[in-house]
Amino acid sequence: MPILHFHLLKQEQRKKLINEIQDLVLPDAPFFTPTMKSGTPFNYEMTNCGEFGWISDRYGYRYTKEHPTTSQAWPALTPNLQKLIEFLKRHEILEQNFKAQTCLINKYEKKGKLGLHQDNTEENLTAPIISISLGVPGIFLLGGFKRTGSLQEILLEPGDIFILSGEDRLRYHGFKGILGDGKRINLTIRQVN
Ligand code: MD6
Ligand code: FE
Repeated sequence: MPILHFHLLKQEQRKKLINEIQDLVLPDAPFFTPTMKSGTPFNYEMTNCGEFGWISDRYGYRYTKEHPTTSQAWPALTPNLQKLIEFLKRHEILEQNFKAQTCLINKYEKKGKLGLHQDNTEENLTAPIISISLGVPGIFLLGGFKRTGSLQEILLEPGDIFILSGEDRLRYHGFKGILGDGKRINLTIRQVN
């Protein structure tokens, strides 16, 4: 199952995820703006929950055990995210041995976007990456295995699950921008090692 895209979460389930992030994650792990090595800020804000968290600053990209500004441990993966992973395992969408070690929480507003990249900071590059879209819809960009080349535009709507796995795990991809007014939250659940 290399690339999977399907709608899963109804309004009520989406609300539960948003509320949990607000109540259980943001108090200890507020949103921050990652930067490139040059110091240039990315065009979105982010935070994490789980055993590890992904950050980027003047030392580059990496996973850490602590929030970059508060130096506190990342809050635990929230109960409804754990339930979602169990659901995907029960339905054989994920393998039983998948370890949900982190969830990156990206927030896009107005002109928020994410440039073309490969997800290769993880020590384990074979475990799938599970993305959950919340908030307003937006356009995801899917490329090939080189930075250059044509890009497919994929509409990601709230409640959509998008999984990159197998040979497609290392495809270049990015996020072009949101549609309309509001905020988009993208969650990516990953196994780090
Ligand atoms: C986003 N997503 O949808 C950014 N990465 O805002 C990602 O960068 C991503 O959706 C790996 C796998 C799925 C993703
Ligand atoms: Fe990515």
